[in-house]
Amino acid sequence: PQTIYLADYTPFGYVIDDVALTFTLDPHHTRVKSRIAFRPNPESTERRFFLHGEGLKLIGASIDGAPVTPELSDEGLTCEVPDAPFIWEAEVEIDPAGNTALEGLYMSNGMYCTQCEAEGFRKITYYPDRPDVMAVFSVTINGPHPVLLSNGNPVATQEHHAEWHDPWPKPSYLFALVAGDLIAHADSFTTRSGRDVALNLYVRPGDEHKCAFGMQALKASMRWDEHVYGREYDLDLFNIVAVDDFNMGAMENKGLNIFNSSAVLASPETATDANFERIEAIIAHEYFHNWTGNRITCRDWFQLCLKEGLTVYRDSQFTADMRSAPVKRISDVIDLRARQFAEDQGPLAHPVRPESFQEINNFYTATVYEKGAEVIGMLKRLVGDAAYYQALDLYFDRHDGDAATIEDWLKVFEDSTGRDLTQFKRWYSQAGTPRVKVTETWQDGSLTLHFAQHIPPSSATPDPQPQVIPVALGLVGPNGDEVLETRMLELTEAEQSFRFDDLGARPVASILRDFSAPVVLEHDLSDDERAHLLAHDSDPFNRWEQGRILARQSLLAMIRENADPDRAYLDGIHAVVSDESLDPAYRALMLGLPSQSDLATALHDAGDVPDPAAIHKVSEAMRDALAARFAEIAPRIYQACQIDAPYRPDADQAGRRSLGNAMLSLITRHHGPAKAQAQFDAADNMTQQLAALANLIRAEAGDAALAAFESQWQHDRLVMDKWFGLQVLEAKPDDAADVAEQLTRHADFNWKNPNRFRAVFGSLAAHHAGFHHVSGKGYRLLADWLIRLDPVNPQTTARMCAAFQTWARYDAARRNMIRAELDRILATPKLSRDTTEMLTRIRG
Ligand code: B3K
Ligand code: ZN
Repeated sequence: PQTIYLADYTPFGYVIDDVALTFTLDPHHTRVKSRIAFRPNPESTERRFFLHGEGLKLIGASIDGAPVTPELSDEGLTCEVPDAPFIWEAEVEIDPAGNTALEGLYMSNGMYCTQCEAEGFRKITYYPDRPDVMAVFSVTINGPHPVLLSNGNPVATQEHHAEWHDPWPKPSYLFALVAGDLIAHADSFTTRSGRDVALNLYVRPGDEHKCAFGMQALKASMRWDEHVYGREYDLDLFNIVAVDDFNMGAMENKGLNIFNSSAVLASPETATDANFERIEAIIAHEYFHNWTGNRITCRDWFQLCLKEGLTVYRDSQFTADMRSAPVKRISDVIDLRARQFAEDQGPLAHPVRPESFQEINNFYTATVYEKGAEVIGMLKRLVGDAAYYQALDLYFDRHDGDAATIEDWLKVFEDSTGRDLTQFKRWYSQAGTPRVKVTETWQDGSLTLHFAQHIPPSSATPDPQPQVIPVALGLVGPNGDEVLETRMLELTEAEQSFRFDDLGARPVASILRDFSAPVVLEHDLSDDERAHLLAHDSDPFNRWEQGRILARQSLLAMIRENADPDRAYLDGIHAVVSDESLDPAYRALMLGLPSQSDLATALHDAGDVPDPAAIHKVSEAMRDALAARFAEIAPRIYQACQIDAPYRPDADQAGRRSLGNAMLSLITRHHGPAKAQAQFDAADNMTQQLAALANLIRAEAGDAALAAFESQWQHDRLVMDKWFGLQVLEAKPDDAADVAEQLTRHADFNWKNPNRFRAVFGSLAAHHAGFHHVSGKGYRLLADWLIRLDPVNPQTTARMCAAFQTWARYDAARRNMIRAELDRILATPKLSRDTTEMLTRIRG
C-alpha cells in the first residue's frame, strides 16, 4: 500500500463553483448523476485532472456536453480537460445494499444513509474527494420513501422526490443523504439573533419514545455555543438521523448529522445514566463541529486534530458546565490514560498531527482526539481564559470558510497574544507521553521544586526535544490549609527549578492540579503525605489522584511482596467516601481502582513482567478489603442514595445512583447477592437494572436474572448489546473467552452490526485477565473473528486490532502467541489496507 506524506501536500489544480447531484435510489442499482462546474485553480499550476472514485460503475461522462472517455483506475479517473472553466457531467451506478463496509452510501434496516468522512464520497461518485476542495451542493433525490434528506435547506419536495440546497461551501466529506420510512421528533430553536431553526430527530418507527433527551441536549448545545463561544447556527433546519449500523459514534454532516442509534436514542427504561451523559456529549460534539470543522475545515487529513481536538475540548467544557467539572475532568483523565497513554507509549504512537499514513481511518485515534483536546486545554491555561476566547474570535473571523492548518491555528494565538508558540508546537509534532520528575529540597523555610522532563524516544519521534508544560501547583500546609493557591508554572527546559520562600513549616506540594498537562508525573511523596493530600487538597483532581496512587502502590505491593491491602489507603478512602459534604458522583469515583491494564503498564514501566492472572487476583482481594472496610457504612450510604422521585438523567440523580451502585457492589461482596436481587426485581430504569445484574453475575447468582433480562429486552437491539457485553465483561478470567465464543452462536449475534460485534469483542478485549488468558484462547478467538470481519467491514476490524497493541509488555509465551495471531491475520489473502496497516504497525 501507498504511504501519504504531509510534506507532499499540493493544492488541487481546479476550483469547483458548484455541484449538482441527482440520486435515483435502488438497493443494488442506485444511479448518481453529477454536474460539476470546474475552473483552473489560479493558485496552482497542477493541470492533471484526477477525480477519486472507488467501486463505481461509470455509465457515461461528458465535458461541456460532449461525451468523453476518461482513463479509469482502481482509485479514480483522469481525463483531458480544457484550460478554461468547464462543466463536468457523469453518471455512475452503485450498490448500497451490497455495501457492508458502511462507508459511502449504504443501507441499514431498509433505510439509505451515508458516511463520507474521511474518504467515503469517492464511493458515491467521481470527485476530488479532499477536504480543501469546497463547493456549494444542490441535491435531488428520487426514491420511493416518505423521507428524503440531504444537507442544507429543502427547496422542493413532492412525493418520492426531494430537492435540497446547501448554501455553505463544504468539502465532500460533509455530504450526507438519508432516505427511509422515518418518523420525525420535531422541535424548534430561536437563535440569539432571533432566527427560528426547525429541529428534527429522525428515527425508525418504534423508537419515537427515545428522542426527547437527544433533542433537549441539542437545544442545550445550541444555547451553550452562543453563550460561551458566540457561535450561532447558520441554516433554517437542523436534522439528526439515528442509524443502527454505523462504524463510529456519529457524523457532523452539514445540517444533517447522522448518529449511531446508540449515541442518540435513550429512554430511562433502556439507557443508563452513563449512556445519557455520553449522548449529551456526542450531540454537543457533532453540533459544535458546525463551526469547528464545517465552517472552518481542515486543509488535509493530517490536520484532523484542528477540528477534532478543538471540538472534543469544546464538548468537554460543555459537559463540565452541564454537570460537575471535577467529575468530568477525572473521568476524562481515566479515559485518557487508558486509551491515549497506551497508544502513545506503544507501537501505534504518533504525533497529534501525524506526518504520514496509509489509511486515514486508522488515525481517528485517542491521540488525535483526546490528546488533541489536552493540547487546546494547555494553550488555554498558558494564555488565560480571556486571551483564549479572544484568539478564538480571531480564528472564526480570519478563517471562516477556509480549509485551515495547525499553523493557521497557532498563528491566530500568536497574533492575538503576542506569544511565540514555536516550542509549544512540539505538542503537535512529537509523539510520546512526557515524563516529569519532581524532587524537592527544603531549607530555612524555602521549598525548591526541581523538575526534569523526559520524553521517551520512539520510532515516531526518535529525538524528542523539551516541550512547554504548564504545571498547576499549590502548597498544602501541615494543618491542611492552602499555603499557596494554585499557580501555573511553565516548564520549557529539560530541567528547571522553582523556589518558594517564607514558608513557616514544610508544606506538601500538590503538583499538576486539575491534570494541567497530559504527562506522567513522578513525584516521590511518602504515603503519609499522599494521605494528607487525599484528606485536605483543595484541588478535587489531585485529591482523587492521591487516592488512586495509594491504591496502585498497595496493589503493586500485593503482587510483588504478597503484602496486605494498605490500611492507610482503606482508611483514607473510607473518610472521603463517608464525607456527606462531597458530591456523591465524586465519592463514587474515589472508590474506583486503577484498571488491571493500568497495573500491567505500571509493572512494565518498573521493569517487571505483568502477570494478568496475578493482577486480577489482587484487584479482587483489594475489592474484598474495601467491602470489609465499608461493611458497616455501605448499607447506610446505599439507603441514603435511593431516590424517591421520577427518574431524571441529570448529574444530581446520576451521581446518587452511581454512589449507591458502588455501595451495592461492596454490599454484594460482603453480604451476598440479596440486595442486588432486590434491586434487580424492583428496578424501573436501566441504570439500576444493569448495575444489579452485573452484581448478580459477579456473585455467580445471575442465571435467572440474565434469562429474565433477555426475555424482557429481546426486541430492543441497544439493550441487547448490553446483555451481550456484560456477560463477557463480568465473566471469570478463565471463562471470558468461552462466554464470548458461546455468545457468537446466539441467534441474535448479528456480527455484521458494529455495535453487536463490539459488544462481544470490545468487551473481551477490555477484560484484561480474560483476553490475556494464559491459554491464548482470547487471542485466538479475537483473531478468528477479525479475519472473518475484515472483508465485510475493514474499518471496524482495523479499530479492534488495537486490542493487541500492548503485546510487548507480556511474557515470552504470551508475546509469541500474540505474534502468531498477528501473523495469521496478516497472511489472510486480500486483507484490507486498514487492517494491514494496523497490524504491521503493531507488530513492529
Ligand atoms: N468526524 C466524525 C468521525 C469520522 C470518522 C471516520 N472514520 C465524528 C466526529 O469526530 O465527530
Ligand atoms: Zn469530531
